[in-house]
Parts: sequence; C-alpha cells; structure tokens
Amino acid sequence: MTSKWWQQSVFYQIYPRSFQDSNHDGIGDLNGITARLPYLKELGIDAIWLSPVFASPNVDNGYDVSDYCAIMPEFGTMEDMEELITAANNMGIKIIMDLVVNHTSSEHPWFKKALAGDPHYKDYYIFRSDKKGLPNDLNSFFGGSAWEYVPERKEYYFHLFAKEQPDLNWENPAVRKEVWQIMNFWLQKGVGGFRLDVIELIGKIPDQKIIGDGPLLHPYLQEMYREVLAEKDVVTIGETGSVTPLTAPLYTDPNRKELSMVFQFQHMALDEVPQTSKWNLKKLDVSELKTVLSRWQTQLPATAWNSLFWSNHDQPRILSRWGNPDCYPVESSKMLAILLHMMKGTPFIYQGEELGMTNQEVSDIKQLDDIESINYYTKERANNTKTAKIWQAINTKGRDNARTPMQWSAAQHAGFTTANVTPWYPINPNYTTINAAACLQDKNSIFYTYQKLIRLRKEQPLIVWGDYHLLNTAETIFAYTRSYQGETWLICANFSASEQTLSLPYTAKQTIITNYPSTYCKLEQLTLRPYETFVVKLH
Ligand code: TEU
Ligand code: CA
Repeated sequence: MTSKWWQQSVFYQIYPRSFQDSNHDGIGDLNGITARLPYLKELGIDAIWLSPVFASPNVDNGYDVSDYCAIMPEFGTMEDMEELITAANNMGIKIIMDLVVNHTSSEHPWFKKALAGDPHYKDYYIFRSDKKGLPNDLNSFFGGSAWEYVPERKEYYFHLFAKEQPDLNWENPAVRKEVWQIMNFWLQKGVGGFRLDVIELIGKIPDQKIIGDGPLLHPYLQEMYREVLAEKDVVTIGETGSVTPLTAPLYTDPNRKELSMVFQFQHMALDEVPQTSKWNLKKLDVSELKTVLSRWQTQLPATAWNSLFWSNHDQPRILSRWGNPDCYPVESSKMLAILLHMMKGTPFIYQGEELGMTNQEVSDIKQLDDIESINYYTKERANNTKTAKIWQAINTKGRDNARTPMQWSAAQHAGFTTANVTPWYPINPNYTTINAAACLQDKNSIFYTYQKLIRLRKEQPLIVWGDYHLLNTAETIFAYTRSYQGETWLICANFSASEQTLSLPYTAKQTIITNYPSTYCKLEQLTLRPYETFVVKLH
C-alpha cells in the first residue's frame, strides 16, 4: 500500500466551544483557535479535527446543523473561518471538518419546508403515516422513541438522536447530492478532509429496523468517493460505532474507494455491561483492554487503516478512566500516552489530554449541559432509581466531563476567557495546577511526552508500519513489541499503582522514551514502579 500523509500524522481534536474565547463572551470561538495555533505547532500535530462550527441551535452542541455553509455566530464569521484555514495551512496544519449528515437540525430550512408540506423537501426526511400508532418500536440513542409525532401532518418522522435532529433520507438521491455539494463547498475553502459523524447509520432501513451498517451504506460511501473525493488528497475518518477488525476493511480498503480510516469504539465500552446501556457500569479490567487493543493491532488486514484514541468530546477523560488522577496523574497519563502512541494507526489527541485534564464531578441537574446526560437523569428519576447511582453513572461516563473549558493557565477562568466573564460551562477547579502554562514550563510534563511521541512517529517508520506482538505477561503489565525491517522495539508498562516485578529475556540496546528518568539495559530482573513505562530498542 502506498503510504499517505494521514498514516504518518497525529491529529488533535478541538471542541470549539471549550477551547479558547477571544471576544469576552465566555464561549470558545474560531479566532481563539487561530490564536492558539502556535501552541498546537509546538505540540507538533499535523491536523485538527474541528468539532462542528456550522450554524446550529445547539440542542446537541453543534451536532444539530441548521446551515452547513454558515458559521455559528457565537463562533465567528465565515471570514474568521477562512482565516483559520489559511493560518493553519500556512503552519502545515490541516483543518478537518466534522460533517454531521446522518441528520440535520429541525431548524434546517429543509426540515421546515418538509413540515410545511413542500413535496420536494418532504422526501429529504423519513416520514411515516400514523394509521396504526408508532411505526415501530425503534428507540433513539438519546432516549425515548425514534419516531416523533407531528399532529398537523398526522405523521411521524424518524430521529435516531434528539427529536430536534431529524434523520435525513439517504435513499433520496437529491439528499446525497446536497451532501456532495456541502463537502465540495468546504474543500474549495481549503480544508483537509472530514470526520464523518455516525456515518455507519446512513444506510438504515427504519421499516425493517436496520440501523447501523445497512445494505446501502457502502454503495453510498462509494458514491461519495466518486462524486467528491476521487483524485483529491484529503482524509476521511468515519465514526463507526459497530465496526470490527473484520468489517473495517469494507470502509478503508483503498481498492474499494470509500474512506481513509475508521474510529472503532470497542475499547470505549469496557466499563459498560455488554449489550445494555452506556450508563450500566462495569469494573474496568486491564486484560480486556489488552485483548481489545491487540485485536485491532493484529487482526486488521494490511489493506485497512484504523485510528487510535483515548478520548473525545463524547467520552470521559482518559486520566480519570484508566489512569490515577489522585496519586500518579503524571506517570499514569504518560503511560497511557506511550501505550497508545506506540501502536499502529493514526493517533488523535483530545484537547487537554496532553495536560492531564480530568473529569469534573457534578451532583446537581443544573450542572449538566449534555442532552444525553440530562435525558438519562430525567428518565431514571422517573423510574425512582437512587440518585447516588444516577450521579455515579453520569460522573463516570457523562459527556460534560470532556467538555469543561481548556485549562490554559492559572489565571482566573484558566485563561479560557477574561476575568470578569462567566464561562459557558464551569472550569474544573484543578486548573490552578493542571494547565498549559505550567506544562510548558516543566520539561518533564505530560505535554512534552506527547510532543516527543509525535516527533518519534515522524522519525521512525517502525512506529507507523511495524508489526505488533503482545507479550504474555502478568495481567497488569501491558507489554508489546513492534518490528520493522529487522529492528524491534519493546514497549512495556506497569498498568497499576503498585510495584511489579518482571523478567523479560532481553537486553535493551537503547532507551527511546520513558515516564520515569531511567535508562534500561538488562531486562531479566525488573522492578517496575507505579505506572512505570518504557520503550527500548531491542535490536
Ligand atoms: O456520536 C455518536 C454516538 O453514537 C453518540 O451518541 C455516542 O453513542 C454517545 O455520545 C456516547 O456517549 C456522534 C457525536 O460524536 C455526538 O457528539 C453526537 O451527539 C451524535 O453523533 C449525534 O450527532
Ligand atoms: Ca467567544
């Protein structure tokens, strides 16, 4: 397979509302991002996945788009967006737009016209008559039926997320043409590609209760390639919640001409009771993490390409999830960074991950912003579920955890906004110690571990292309090798807060990166400190 720029790149996800406010209204914006490009350049990333910045009533914080070719006024103007694209491109950083086209906002003119009975736009969405009540028992991901009744029309429409996010009818060629036009509009502005929100849902057949991975999904993606992507050097990353190593090549085999890579979520579900809901908590188990991640390293055919990520705007903070924020925040953050960034795939860093930002505990419904958490809370209260249990679930898994503003400095409001302004969402009080300014001043900070990992990926083809092999060790040791063209590296982590002894039949030739200030040579008798992690060249 000929190599592509995005296979050797590291991406950084920005959640614009929470990144940097520039005009003193407490809401992050485009000019704020432009102002922080030098910070991202210093980190060394190649591309920014920008969560949605399109016009939106913000029922789901921008994932409900009312105009795909206009910027949300809170975030700035189209000129600001063009400036951001140009400034980023000039620094060698590509801007990746978040294309949310499984559904629109109910405020989108298409939907308004559809509701008004315009025959052309009616077929842009999925309407069914109400003759026998609800068309079927499909539920939406945010709770309740996926069918919303419109009394004036005596019809239901279909929505897999909030009722303010009606699903587009992809079977209608006119809808697909609109999407190709939107994509071309943004490509002409110089963006480097798209992250495709819940793209596996577009092939749905609601009447047969087929939702993910529907029969027309891949034909639509191939049409997208033909109509928009062919001959263009752009990246497409599909958000594919149910993808497995066996189905991934269907999206990413270059011969099939669909997408560049996928986001898989199997490692994100390890704290959930399988086949129930994300709120049904289960204890984390390191051996399951090793199994899942290793499966993606070894079972993916050479024709397929995967992304690597620990967090995003829908997930809790990784340090609070798999790390140890109370006793070993720095060591465990670096361990997680090294473990993931030494794997094969394209890494995505979520804003603040490189600083060791953590979850923020809440205990009052007024502290919630995320529609998914609010709906869950409301439903469970109605079911008389104990509040302690509800809050435990929300504090462990709620999406607001990742959406607290970026912690830039120890100044008031963490430098996210100006002193006398109230940020749109409260800042985690730990900003006084966990912040970018502090990280940049400390050469041993988490930030510089990420910086080094990014640099190593650019210098070492072994990290990009090497074969992966999991070593058989005690449960809480996560150790694997990468081998490429006769060279082999060992990556070894003590995934626990206690000391672990370990014997590996190797001698290290060179120490590459560590989270304790040590060098490694003879590996037959090792005593690893809490979260101690090292990468060495074996031969
Ligand atoms: O998320 C897809 C998705 O399936 C989420 O509902 C996910 O299951 C949940 O957030 C996990 O807690 C994408 C976006 O990333 C998300 O922000 C949007 O709300 C959603 O699509 C609808 O556009
Ligand atoms: Ca602002």
